[in-house]
Order: sequence, then structure tokens, then C-alpha cells
Amino acid sequence: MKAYLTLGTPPGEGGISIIQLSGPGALSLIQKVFRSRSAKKTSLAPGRLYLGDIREQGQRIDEVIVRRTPGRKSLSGLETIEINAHGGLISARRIIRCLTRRGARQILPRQLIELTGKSNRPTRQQSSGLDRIQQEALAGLLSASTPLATEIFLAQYQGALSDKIKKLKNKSSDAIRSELKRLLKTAALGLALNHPKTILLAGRPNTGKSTLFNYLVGRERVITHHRPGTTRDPVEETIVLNEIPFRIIDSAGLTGKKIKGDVIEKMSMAETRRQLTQTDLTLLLFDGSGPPRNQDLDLLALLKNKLFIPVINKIDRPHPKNFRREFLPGKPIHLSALTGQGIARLKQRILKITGLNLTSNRTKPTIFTFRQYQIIKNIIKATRSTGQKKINVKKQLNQLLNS
Ligand SMILES: Nc1nc2c(ncn2[C@@H]2O[C@H](COP(=O)(O)OP(=O)(O)O)[C@@H](O)[C@H]2O)c(=O)[nH]1
Ligand SMILES: [Mg+2]
Repeated sequence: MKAYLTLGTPPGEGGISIIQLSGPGALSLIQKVFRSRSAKKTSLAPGRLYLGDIREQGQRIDEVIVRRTPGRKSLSGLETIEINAHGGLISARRIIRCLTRRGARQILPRQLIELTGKSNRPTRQQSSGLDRIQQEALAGLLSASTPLATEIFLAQYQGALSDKIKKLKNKSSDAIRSELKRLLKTAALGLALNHPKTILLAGRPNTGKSTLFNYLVGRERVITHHRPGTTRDPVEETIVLNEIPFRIIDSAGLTGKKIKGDVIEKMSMAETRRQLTQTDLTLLLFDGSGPPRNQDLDLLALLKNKLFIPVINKIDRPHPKNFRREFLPGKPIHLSALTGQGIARLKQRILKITGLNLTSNRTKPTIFTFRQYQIIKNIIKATRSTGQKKINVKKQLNQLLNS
């Protein structure tokens, strides 16, 4: 019998990890590995919390709290077992491994939602009439990576945006237009929470990209090396600034067109060039302990017309005066990736340049998917000349809500 497994909490350090087992095989699977402290038998009455251990071959894997929700009551419409384990990746990973070894298939929270949409039985989603926006909010909620994201998606799940759209239906097209224009401003934050912006660390080898990456990510994740060109593979992690997640990418040594003969190096370069076209923001690193080189200039040229922040690194070392005035456009951030000096300023600049240095009302209607954004943009466009296409507008408003 099938059982699906999803990790409901973001990977990483946290108070608890929530692992969800869903599907017809979920109950029998948990009964095989869970030993309750209180109940003699592992019957698991719905809704009750059971403290106990996950065990495998007589060995305790972790102490957990388990709760069972039958299909008719669960959000997904599937029999669901929620396992609350200790926070941290190790504990969650061991439990996941134990369950997948016994046949559970690990899927992403989003895939669970898709599965729910496809299931033929009436689910609570359908019977309680969740509209399309609320379903999208539920998906966002399951993959939310910060408390801010959770609160904003929760508000939309409870109907903040849907109610706003429903009320608009009876208004004049002028009113619809002006309210939607105001609503559109919420998209910057909503979309950034749902689809984190990407930040690429670029710079010639040895400028300290991996060191800065490690500092921002908060642990020794990438091997740094004093020999230029050590980092080959781009590495990606999520960091959180002002409760907003960003994907940060440590590029392979980007060396301009100078390096010859090293095939791997060239491949990494091509990859980084490709990444440059796909990233939202680039941090271009310079080694402030020495004069700028031609490679630095090549990179600057490559970044023309792109959103980027010049970063002069290694300010803890003696560095030539007027480093910046020689060639840099704009205002660089001076910092030391080794000591952390100046990094707070970098974080502020990242938020400012991406338009995300905002405080937000966590319960107000917020646009948070590209689908919503596109439809609302279309309506604003359609209402440009007053009085026209009113029927069309209503249809589009309905389209926002209907699945
Ligand atoms: N003094 C000093 N050394 C740094 C700083 N950032 C990086 N380094 C050193 O510079 C060398 C290259 O760093 P790395 O992060 O591997 O550079 P990458 O090639 O751009 O990824 C390493 O020896 C780092 O320890 C800094 O802010 N100050
Ligand atoms: Mg590196």
C-alpha cells in the first residue's frame, strides 16, 4: 500500500522537524516503526498525540510525537500521520531513511498538493470550497521557509486575497483598476517569499567568494582554498535576510577570458556566464588587498546592464588607497568575509537594491504567485480606457479564483 513522505518544515536547524506520512499505507507503516510510551498497542486513535520512539531493528532512532488524522479530516484527503521529531537535519534524515527503506516514497510538499488535486474522492479542499488562490496559499504554506512567509501565506489561505477579489467584482472598472494597482505593490514581497530571488557570488578566483558564501550561510559549507580556481561546482543555499529567503549561489571561478588550457576551468566559466543571465542580483567581489587586475575589468564589462553590487573584500588586510575610484561604478561595499566586518551593510544593500527593505502588514491581501500577478496585470491593462470591457474584467477576476 502506498505511503508518501514529505518533510513539512524547512531543512536546517529548528525547534522541531515535521515529517508527514500520507496515503493508504501510512498507518500500517508507522505501526511497524513506532513504539508508543503510553498505549500498549499502537492503535493510534485519530487526533490524539502519542509520545514514543521511532525504532529500527531494536535500535532507537529518535523520540517523537505522532498524530494521526484520518483522510476525511485531513487537508489532503489522505490518511495522514504527522511525526514531530527533534529539530536539525540529522534526526529528520534518519527517520526519513528509516521510512523510505520500508517503502515510503519521499515527495515535495508541492507534489503532495498536486496529488491531492488529482485524487478522485471528495477532499476537504473541495468540499470546504478552497478557491484557487487558497490552494496556492496552501502550497506556499507547506514550503514556507520563514515565519513571515508562513504568516502571509496563512492569511491568504484564510482568504485575505480571495475576499478582496470577490469584493472587487461588484465595483466599477475604475475602482477595480485603482485597487488592483495598489494590490500589485504587494507582489514584490509575496513573490520573493514564494520564489526566492537568486544572488550570485562572482569574481575572479581567490577574491573570497566561497569565504563570503560560508559566512552568509553560517557554516563551513564550501571548501575555501588559497590556490586560485579551487571551487569548481556552483553551490546553492538559502539565506534569510529580514525574514525573506534568498537563494545564494557560489559560482565557480569566473576568470574572464584569460585562462587557457584548463578545460574544467573553461567549463565552469561558461556555466557562470550562463548563471549570470539567470540571476536576480550579482555580488561582484574584488580582492581589496591588491590592485585591480584586467580580469576584474572583464567581469565588470560582463555585468554591464545587470543588477549588481561591487564588493571590495579583505579590508582586514592592508589595501591600496583609492581602490574604488580607479574603475568602479557606483558605491561598493567594503567588507571582510573573514572577520564579518561590513557584512551587515552588505545585507542592507541587498534588501534595498531588490526593493525588499520593507515592513509589511502580515495579514493583508498579498499577491504571491506569477499566475496571480499576470492576471492582475492583464486586468489593469484591460481597464486602461474607462468603461470598456467590463464583462471581460469580471471573467478575469473569476479566473483568479477558479481552479
Ligand atoms: N584576510 C582575508 N582573507 C580572505 C578574506 N576572504 C577570503 N580570504 C582568503 O582568500 C583565499 C581565497 O578565498 P576563497 O573564498 O576560496 O576565494 P574564491 O576563489 O573566490 O572562492 C582564502 O585563503 C581565504 O581565506 C578576507 O576577508 N580577509
Ligand atoms: Mg571558491
